[in-house]
Amino acid sequence: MDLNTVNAMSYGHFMDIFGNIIEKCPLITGAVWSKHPFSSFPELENCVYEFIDSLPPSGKEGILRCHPDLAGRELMSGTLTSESQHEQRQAGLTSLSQADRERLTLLNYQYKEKFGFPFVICAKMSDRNKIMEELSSRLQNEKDEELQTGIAEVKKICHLRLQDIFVKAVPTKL
Ligand code: 2AL
Repeated sequence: MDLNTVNAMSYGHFMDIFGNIIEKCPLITGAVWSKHPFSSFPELENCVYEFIDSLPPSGKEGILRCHPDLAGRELMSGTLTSESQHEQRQAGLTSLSQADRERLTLLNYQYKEKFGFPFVICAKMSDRNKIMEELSSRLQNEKDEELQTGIAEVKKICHLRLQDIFVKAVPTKL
């Protein structure tokens, strides 16, 4: 996909393509639309991050709360967004043993009880074993630190989702 194509998109088309770059937060894509035309893809990405950084802590916590648990109820019931489904599958979370799934469920619960938002990590840059280790270790942190770390992970997820969009839509030259 070239930049001209993106800059020429109607608002509706832009939302169709970029609406879930931040999980279940189309409002962010809607806000970023105001900044078009973009001079480059990194500029578009930066607009997303600037918007997130401008939010108060409650807004950042809200973004984290829009993320589904890893190997949680939605994965089991098949109701994840297609992006999230793909990421969780790639991290090996669709083939956990019963014991590992129960452990992850307990850790996710403890994390949410402590911080008031879910544990978020860029699943594609990890795997099921690393995710368990990270979750146990991050459970020991303070809330402010976890809010920052969670948002940094949201940005990594966004970066990979944008890359997917840009690569997928490249026209094939025959
Ligand atoms: C997710 C998700 O849905 N995709 C990803 O990379 N991480 N969720 C989460 N709680 O970390």
